Amino acid sequence: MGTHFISILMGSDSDYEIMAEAAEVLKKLKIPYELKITSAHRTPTATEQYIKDADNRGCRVFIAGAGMAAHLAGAVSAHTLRPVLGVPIDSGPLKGLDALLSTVQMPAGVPVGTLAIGKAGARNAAFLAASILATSDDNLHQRLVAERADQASKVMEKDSHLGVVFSSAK
Ligand code: RP5
Repeated sequence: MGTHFISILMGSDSDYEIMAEAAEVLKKLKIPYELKITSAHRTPTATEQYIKDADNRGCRVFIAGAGMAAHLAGAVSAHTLRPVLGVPIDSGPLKGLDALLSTVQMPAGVPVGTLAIGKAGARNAAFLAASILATSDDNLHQRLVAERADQASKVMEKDSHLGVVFSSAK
């Protein structure tokens, strides 16, 4: 992949625990990434500068996690034509529903691919970013094939240890 990488952004250090899940997935898939705290509201100019710089340096997909009135992913998409994946975070009294709606309801022409609220969304943002890169990287595609097989074998392994036989007898 040369100097290509994925950028994982978060609006606050309080989002780190969730967004670290995306980093873990990318690390496992051997995809280079950067982690950055930048805020659509508190550091709007720095956010714009970082996006343009990262784009120029080889960022191929942006992942942006934020909570409350979560405008980070949308603000990123306003400054790049690279795919932008948004992760709504449960960091307020509305339990992430505010962030979900703020992230998903983008006006036509400035897209954000929005994932689930929280850790599953962060992990899936990383898997989806990997799938996007894998459209032009056969080695990465094979690593994703292996990852899916690993997931399946873990489920079957747990099932084999369940030790419960369900009977249809009444
Ligand atoms: C959002 O506000 C951040 O993404 C975070 O989820 C939320 C709360 O931020 P802090 O007040 O914890 O910095 O912008």
